[in-house]
Amino acid sequence: MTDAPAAYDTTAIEAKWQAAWDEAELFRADRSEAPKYYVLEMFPYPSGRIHIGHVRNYTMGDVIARYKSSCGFNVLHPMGWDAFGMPAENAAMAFGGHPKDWTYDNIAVMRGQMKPLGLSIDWSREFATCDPEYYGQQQALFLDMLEAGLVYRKPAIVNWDPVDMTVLANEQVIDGKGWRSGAEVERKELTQWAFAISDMAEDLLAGLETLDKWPDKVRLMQENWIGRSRGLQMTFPLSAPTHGTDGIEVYTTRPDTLRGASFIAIAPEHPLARALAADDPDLAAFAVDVRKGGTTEEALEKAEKRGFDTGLTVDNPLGGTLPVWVANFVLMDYGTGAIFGCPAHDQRDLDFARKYDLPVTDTFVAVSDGHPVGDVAFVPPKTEAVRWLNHPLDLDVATGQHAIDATIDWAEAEGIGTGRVQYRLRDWGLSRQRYWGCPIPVVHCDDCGVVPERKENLPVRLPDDVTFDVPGNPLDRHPTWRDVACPACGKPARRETDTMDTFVDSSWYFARFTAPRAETPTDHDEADYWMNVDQYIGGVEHAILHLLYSRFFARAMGRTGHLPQGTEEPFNALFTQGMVTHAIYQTRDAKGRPVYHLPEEVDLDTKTVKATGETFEIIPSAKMSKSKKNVVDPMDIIASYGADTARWFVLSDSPPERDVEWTAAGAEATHKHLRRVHRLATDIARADRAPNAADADLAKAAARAIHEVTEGIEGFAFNKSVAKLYEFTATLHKSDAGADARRDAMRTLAQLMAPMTPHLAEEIWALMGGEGFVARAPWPKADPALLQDDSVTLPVQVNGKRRSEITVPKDMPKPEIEAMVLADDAVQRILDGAAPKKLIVVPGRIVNVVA
Ligand code: ANZ
Ligand code: ZN
Repeated sequence: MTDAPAAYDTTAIEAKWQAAWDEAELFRADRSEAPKYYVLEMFPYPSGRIHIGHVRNYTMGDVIARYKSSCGFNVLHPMGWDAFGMPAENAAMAFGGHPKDWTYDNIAVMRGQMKPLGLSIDWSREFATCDPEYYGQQQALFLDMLEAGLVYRKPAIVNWDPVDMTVLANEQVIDGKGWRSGAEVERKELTQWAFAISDMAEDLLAGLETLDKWPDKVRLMQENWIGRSRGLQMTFPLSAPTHGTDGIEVYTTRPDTLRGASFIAIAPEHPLARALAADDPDLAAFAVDVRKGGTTEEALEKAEKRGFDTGLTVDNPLGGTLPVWVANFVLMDYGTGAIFGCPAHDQRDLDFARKYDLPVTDTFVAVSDGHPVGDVAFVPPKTEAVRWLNHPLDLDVATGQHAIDATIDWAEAEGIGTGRVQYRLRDWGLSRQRYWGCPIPVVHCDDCGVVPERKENLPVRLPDDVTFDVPGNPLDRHPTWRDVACPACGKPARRETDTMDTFVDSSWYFARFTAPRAETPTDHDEADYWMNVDQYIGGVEHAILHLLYSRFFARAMGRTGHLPQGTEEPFNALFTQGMVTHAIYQTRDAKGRPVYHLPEEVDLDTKTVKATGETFEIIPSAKMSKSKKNVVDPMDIIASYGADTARWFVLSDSPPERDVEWTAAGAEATHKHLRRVHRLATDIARADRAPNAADADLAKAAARAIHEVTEGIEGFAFNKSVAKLYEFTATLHKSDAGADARRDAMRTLAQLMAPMTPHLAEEIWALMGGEGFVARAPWPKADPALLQDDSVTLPVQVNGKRRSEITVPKDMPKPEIEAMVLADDAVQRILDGAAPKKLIVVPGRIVNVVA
């Protein structure tokens, strides 16, 4: 035998413990008598490789899962794949191959990369949303929602790419052009499926109040997205009724500005606009023309304001008449599709008025220095007091909100209109004209119309034999897949070829994880036991749509009997983690354009590019991006340092909600630390030293560590836990305590490290003779007696002003306290070399210095 300590061989250690956990089925979740805890991280899209952001996200979830499990909870911590979507189809178009192969190959690669991280995942529950077993249940859910009136068909205006012959999502429209084809996007009306989410707007808003373990910013984003506003709905009678129309109904959230109205504008799709266009080729041409360009709010915001004067006028209930225009910036599916324009207090209206020379009338001005509107509309916050120049109630100084409420009451009393609550939230159009998604399980029959597929025929499977050599939806041009017998009458009919928005797939996967192999979307008993998700963790980029859709689905699944009561808010707590960033190393080419270099291509000591010797510039803390070459591959890190180093690093340094900067030096230092811990454990395992006075101090330090590490984990301040663990390791290292005391402390250290560096923790636990897995050992408890603080903090005043403070043991003798005070930086600075005139120590209270 040699005396050399066993090396910290991460490859061997990590593989050994992963195999042991698997063998013992340690992370398998089955219902039990124990209280449950469901931890979920947003499941990944199988893009091809895991990145360091995944490592951070899943490590955080794993810390919680392992910690809760040690605390005695029956933990569910599943993983799956958000596997449908455009990139698979784009890959097929660009490189040939099949979206299915691309997807499942990527999943295999990423699963293979995730396993070495040692996450405590119940892999027996894994599924991909493109598995027919999953999407078939999604189809069943869809049919139940159809029956419950939660999903319906409606004409919708969509972004149509005339080259790719496909509908584009709003985010696929870039500057009014198709993101792939670059073609000018058109607005086209199609019959589309939509979820009736807006019916639940009130409830979705009210539910936010209960989510006290969600970040405030996420709740606010949801609130703004739902966008509740109370406004006035009123009708302006046409001066001369025409085309069967007597008046134009408008919806306004600023009825208080009615005296500043200078025109009426209606959407090109408004029934009156359509009726007029039928006799007016110019108007018809205008309507076609403005339909080019996207339907996004942003696109409309940016698009030049354009209008067509119909020549009609309406009577203003406050006197006079207003001209009626058709305008491109008025949306048909919002409010009533018609507005009154008030240029002084709305920028769009102002741009429009200036362009077409319409009057601009101020209704209010700023209380101080109020001056008329020029080219910028005056739109103060509704809570700000303003001076009214023109208000039906002759207000003087009042806030916008007060004026709005008063105007609505007045308008109702006068019979001019009715107060109406309106939500910005619109129904969720889910039809996508693509292949790689969940088929919508309905059939179109000439006789029966839209007929739901029978449940026993589910899943409606995607056909494998499709090609991607031409744009458009391959399901549309498949020779046979569309042809089916009508489920109602049996006559030849056609399958729906649209598939579902992939947001649908991720809106209920959390529920499916509770019974992933059930023959129905969920299993009642399993859902009853496991729901809700106790802790959900993911990126803030999903703060709006994904979470809102999931909250809608939880409600819809409750109504259709797929989730028990009390799951309307499916995520009890939400945590949104920051990114992992990395410096960019940049030089410039002869033309001054930036050239980027990979971390391994540069020498950080000399600040030069290895190959060329050029000096580079460092742009710190940038979002990792392949094009900027500031990426690190988790697999490389695991290969050189092991998973525990990667895990520890992403938890250290920054609070979890903030970004953390990856540096090679930091990774190296982390690894060194873990190696030292391993070595310390090996030393302690063989050391033999009698119990002594230092034992008690070490026990105290351990109790403090338990207390603070636990607090850090509970409070999602993993960085604080990590810092405390560094400190405790140093204390243990220096301690002169006896062998047993040091072993106890080392065991505690292993337990506290286990959620973060589980492999090393198991190794040390075994070295210390711990029983079974550290992962199964109950979380250590700090003896409250040992936590008693026996130090005090004394404020130090100099000439009556508080200048500093010192922390000393409660029983420190006065002379020692005096010496400490005199050594204090702040005190020294003031005394500036002189001795104090007086120094008064009031034990346990305060120190007064007279200079
Ligand atoms: C008059 C007015 C005066 C307005 C003013 C604003 C400022 P929010 O608050 O987001 O719900 N609007 C209503 N329907 C519209 C549609 N279909 N297309 C485009 N714009 C529409 O927005 C409500 C305001 O947006 C309404 O209040 C209306 O313009 C406009 F100083 O009416 B307002
Ligand atoms: Zn039929």
